[in-house]
Amino acid sequence: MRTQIGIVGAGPAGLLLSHLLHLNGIDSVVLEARSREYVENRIRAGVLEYPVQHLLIDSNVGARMQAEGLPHNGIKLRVEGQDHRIDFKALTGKHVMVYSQHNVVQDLIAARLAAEGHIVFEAANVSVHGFQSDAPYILYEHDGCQHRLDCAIIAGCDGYHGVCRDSIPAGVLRVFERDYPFGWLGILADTPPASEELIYSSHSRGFALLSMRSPTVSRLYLQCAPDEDIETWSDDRIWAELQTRLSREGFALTEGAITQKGVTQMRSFVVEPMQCGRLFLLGDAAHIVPPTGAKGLNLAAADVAVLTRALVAWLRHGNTDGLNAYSETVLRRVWKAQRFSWWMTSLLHRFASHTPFEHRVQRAELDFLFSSSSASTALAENYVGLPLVV
Ligand code: RFL
Ligand code: PHB
Repeated sequence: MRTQIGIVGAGPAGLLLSHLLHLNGIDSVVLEARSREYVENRIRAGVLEYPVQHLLIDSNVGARMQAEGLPHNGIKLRVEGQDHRIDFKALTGKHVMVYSQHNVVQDLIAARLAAEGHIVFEAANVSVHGFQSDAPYILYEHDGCQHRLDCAIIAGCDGYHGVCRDSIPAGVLRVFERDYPFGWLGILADTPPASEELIYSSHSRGFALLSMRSPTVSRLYLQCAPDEDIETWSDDRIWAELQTRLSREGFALTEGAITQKGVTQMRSFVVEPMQCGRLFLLGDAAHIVPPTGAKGLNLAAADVAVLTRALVAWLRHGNTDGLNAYSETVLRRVWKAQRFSWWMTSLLHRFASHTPFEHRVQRAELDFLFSSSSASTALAENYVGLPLVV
């Protein structure tokens, strides 16, 4: 089989790339290890930046997000039971949209299939070859048969645990990373969110976050040990800890049936460059942020916007400037989002290693944030999303 762009991974990056290429008359095939049902129900991110909302709307996959998504004009930072609101609308004129990543994935799959796009679900043993030549190809197994996909470019959209990044020869990539000494225990609960806006809470027992998926479904997180054993967290224990860390006079956290729970490790990770010959890395395959800034999905979408423009310039007009500059262009935004995610994480979590001095500095930073309009504006500007190309 032959296509113009061979895409590995049907997460938000791979699907959005395939969709935008199609709108520009460019052919692609998406190879996904998991089933359609699995990727359409994988619970992950929930916050879409302003430029990403517009990317979806402008490419005709934003209708359900506009109808069902929850626009948020601000967030609350709760520090030891006191609320401080960051008003995005007043500070930047923009808002974020709470809309589940799995809904974005469903919308993109529906659009690809309606346009007779080619997605191979349950593709096994995917491997990428020849990308340092002019004739890259991808091998995979499907329905018990071996297949070969020849293409002009391979897009590695296969996430942090995918195969594309690791196929790049040793010595090409430089890795930048930081592990945090904690994780997040996340739950999904059948209960209306106790607040209309997200609450990021800094508490002496650790960070907590109140988020949501819909008017009837809450998403909540607790800072925990990086290797926390979820089995030791009964539903009652989770609710009691959330009640403590999110408490504030006059605030009542509504409880309900917990339908999902899991622990996520917190990590910052970037590889440079994000390309090797005709293999390009996008999204989590090239970078991971701790979720505190809600940036992961949004960064993936920005990578896609830049690569799409570069591929159109090359395939339509023979101009390779955009492809050659891909890594340098996207990394400028990636590093700004890395800085913001690291900063939000450092500001709001408890670090066992902190001395009393460092703890006072953290409190002073929060105080400054609440008293300075330029500091609040800087948070708001980053949270609602920098332009797709910076
Ligand atoms: P994905 O979504 O991981 O998709 C990669 C796809 O590739 C497939 N795959 C393979 N296919 C073929 N062959 C192989 N060998 C393959 N190996 C893997 C996988 O099955 C999968 O379908 O990467 P992508 O597209 O780059 O998208 C990135 C986002 O998913 C990720 O950054 C966000 O979910 C991060 N994130 C958040 N981002 C936000 O913007 N806002 C948020 O509020 C937010 N909250 C979160 C998050 C991530 C979380 N977790 C669980 C890591 C909250 C959490 C808890
Ligand atoms: C979520 O709703 O899953 C969520 C929201 C905000 C974050 C991280 C995760 O910063």
